[in-house]
Amino acid sequence: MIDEERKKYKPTIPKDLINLSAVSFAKSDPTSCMGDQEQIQSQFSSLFGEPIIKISSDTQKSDSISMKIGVVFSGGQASGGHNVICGLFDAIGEMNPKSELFGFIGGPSGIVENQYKKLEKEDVDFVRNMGGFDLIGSGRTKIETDDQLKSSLETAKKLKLDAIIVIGGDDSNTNAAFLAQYFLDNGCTTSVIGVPKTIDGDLRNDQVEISFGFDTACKCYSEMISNIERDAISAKKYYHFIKLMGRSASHIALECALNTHPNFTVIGEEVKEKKMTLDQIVSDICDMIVKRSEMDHNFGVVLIPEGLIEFIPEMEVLIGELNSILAKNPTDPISDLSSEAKKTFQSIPKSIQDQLLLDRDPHGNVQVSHISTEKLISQSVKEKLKQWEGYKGKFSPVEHFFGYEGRAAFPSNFDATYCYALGRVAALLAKKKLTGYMALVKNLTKKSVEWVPCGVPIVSMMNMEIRKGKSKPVIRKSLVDLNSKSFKTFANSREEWMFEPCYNYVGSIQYFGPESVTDQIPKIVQLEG
Ligand code: FBP
Repeated sequence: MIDEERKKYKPTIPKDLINLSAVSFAKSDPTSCMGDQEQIQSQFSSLFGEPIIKISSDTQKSDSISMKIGVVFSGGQASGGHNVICGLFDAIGEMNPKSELFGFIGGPSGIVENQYKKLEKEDVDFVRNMGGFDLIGSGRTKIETDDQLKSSLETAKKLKLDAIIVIGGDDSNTNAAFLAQYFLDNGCTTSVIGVPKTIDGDLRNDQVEISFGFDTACKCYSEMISNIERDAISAKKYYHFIKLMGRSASHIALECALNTHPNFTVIGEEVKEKKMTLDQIVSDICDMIVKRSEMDHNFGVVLIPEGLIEFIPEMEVLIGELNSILAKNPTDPISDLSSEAKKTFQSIPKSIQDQLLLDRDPHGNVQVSHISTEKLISQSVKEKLKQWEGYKGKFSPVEHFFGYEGRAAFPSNFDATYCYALGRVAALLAKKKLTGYMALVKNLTKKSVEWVPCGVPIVSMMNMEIRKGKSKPVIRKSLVDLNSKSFKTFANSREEWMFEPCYNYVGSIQYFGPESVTDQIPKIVQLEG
């Protein structure tokens, strides 16, 4: 029932994207990249330096050509993905009803293996304003080997595609640029266009104000966190340790903290900057617990970002050593650790030791995202409190992991509207035969009618970084900036949130009701404008 009502939601289209047959494309000066210009330019000789394209409504009508477009989801689910497809489908249909949209099945492997489904109106209508990626599925295959690139080109030729739209995060958009360059090098006219997706919020820079999915995910987590806060302050007997998704950056933890005012939030980037050890983080939390206990508050809420473990210097060393040792499949990996890493290993709880040794990804590396950091912290806090001089308070920890719960919810109004607009921008960039571009919408702090559509060369967001031991061109990941307004707002309030009754109860995402409630944009976007 509720889903049927939600499907009826009509995103307000930015004014420059209403009439797609009357738009102009203004070019900026040539762009460069985020660093390592020489290497980036040599890898992307045809894409480097392309201008930013600003799209505006125009009085002059242009030809309405029919197009064949392929679309693919790449990586983890993020709410709003289906609306990108809806926006794209509607846009190419409005431009010419003979246009066709093909969805590649199961992620980028669908392009390599030519597995697709022609999307019809009823398919698309079924997922309007719905979460998940189930219309066509997603996957984490990277199109990088010669064979994969060649097969992708064959698929593009067989289907006579005008464009392939890659809906993905930083890695997927980097790969989209490689595919675009490969197509150009091999005389293939199919454009490749990216769309910025990831709940993690780490695909963010001067051009990308926020990736889609972040808003809905944070609103879901914030609802659950504030429910737990209310439970904690009612029962007054548990400390809740909540790990939040965000593989590399702590944007989700920061956004949720700004929303819900928990007693303690660990920000991985700050840990790294201050070179904090695990023991220091644990001591800081214990310090708060002891002081709260003196106020008779033996309860609280602590947020921990998923990627924390790699920001802790000694854990980073340990994981790095384990990755190279485990690759050789030794019978006793611990004996090969340096004395520093061995000491760290021995200091962590047995259950986490086992996770480090047994849980490995397909490349043989430690599955960092699967490590129960919330348990590592809560168990270490428990151990430390036992030895805390003079501490007589109670400590009952409860651990949680909020991750998948937030990735496939009905998109918030912001994500639903943003994604629908992104789909329309992607259609226009395809019509203009631009390749290696990311479809973007800016000015997001304004009402959606004022949002500014544009296309930005993916290469302009790149620099060289070491990945799996090799220097590679990649889109620079955005980490929490400790000088940003959002971090400073958090830092200025956290002392108060530790000890005063400050919990902020946000309730669930609101899809119906006054705009002031339904159309809230992410706090970090509001603050950084
Ligand atoms: P993307 O970067 O692909 O959007 O995925 C992000 C994420 O949700 C992380 O927060 C999390 O670590 C990871 O996906 C989990 O991946 P998987 O779905 O493979 O378990």
